[in-house]
Amino acid sequence: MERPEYEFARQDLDFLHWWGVPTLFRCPHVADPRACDIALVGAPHSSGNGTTWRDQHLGPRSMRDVSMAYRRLHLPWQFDPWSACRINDLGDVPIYETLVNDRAVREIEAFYGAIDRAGACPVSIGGDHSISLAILRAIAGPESRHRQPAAVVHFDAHYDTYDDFPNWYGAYDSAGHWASKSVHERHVDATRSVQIGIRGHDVWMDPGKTSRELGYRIVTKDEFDDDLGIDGTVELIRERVGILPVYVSFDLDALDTAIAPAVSNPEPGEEGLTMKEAIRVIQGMRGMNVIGADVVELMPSLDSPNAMTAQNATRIAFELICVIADRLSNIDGAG
Ligand SMILES: [Mn+2]
Repeated sequence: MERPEYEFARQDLDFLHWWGVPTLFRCPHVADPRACDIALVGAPHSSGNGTTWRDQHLGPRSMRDVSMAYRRLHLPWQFDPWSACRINDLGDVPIYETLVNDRAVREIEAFYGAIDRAGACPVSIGGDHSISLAILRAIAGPESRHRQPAAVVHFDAHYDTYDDFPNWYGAYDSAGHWASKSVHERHVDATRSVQIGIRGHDVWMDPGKTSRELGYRIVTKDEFDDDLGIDGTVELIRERVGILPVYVSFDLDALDTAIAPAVSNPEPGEEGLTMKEAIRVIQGMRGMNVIGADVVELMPSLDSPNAMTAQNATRIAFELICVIADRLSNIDGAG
């Protein structure tokens, strides 16, 4: 049925989330990381954080659906990431022991080892936050292609450095341990890293003790609101990280619960980051040596009927992709 007046409608179908075979941002599904400058990866994993809400493994599927409508251009930068770099959907990490967290985390690590050896930058959709430990073990530290510990810019309502309890109901490499274990194992240099958006009361009097002892710079939501703001936070990140390889990990519970209700550990008792604040801080990282990023803890079974959390998660992932694509296209003419 080829009619000239259908041409516009045909192109327009590409901007409808429900049309076509769903991949992340409507990118080609290419299973070979060597064909990618940026590898989009689904990490459908949930046994690292299973005591509150447990459907984080459904996150990548939800993001494939929603992000089909977000193959867009970056207007403030006048930048088209999709043509600047080879960006493909690598598919989902196959996890054979998915209910046994510590084994699953090692399977995830092996998958990202192949991405590291291929020289691609992974942007991952979780999955619970334990995937970040697996990814950092594979792509950061002396054994990785970057040959040194990375800095981490970690958006979260929580510290995830809970060494005071040795395991999380049987999960040792859990979502509550990744930010300390990755430092103990020398994949991350906490003294060059920042945790942003911490808020809420806790069941310990001093839940940030381990983060401070490791050397993280903690920007609580109160400090963000009352002192640093967007510009001060960007300045702090850039000064602290410098030219070090840096990994960005974004727990969606850093966002306000009203705009991101579908998360594993919601903190609705006080306001989280707005989308504008999160986007502007990420955009402020333009030009930095970002070696990978993730968006984690999406819980699609709790999302609103219009998938608001997945839509905001999509926008966060888009900004992270653009920061990486912008730098890659400037340093080596990728694509
Ligand atoms: Mn969290």
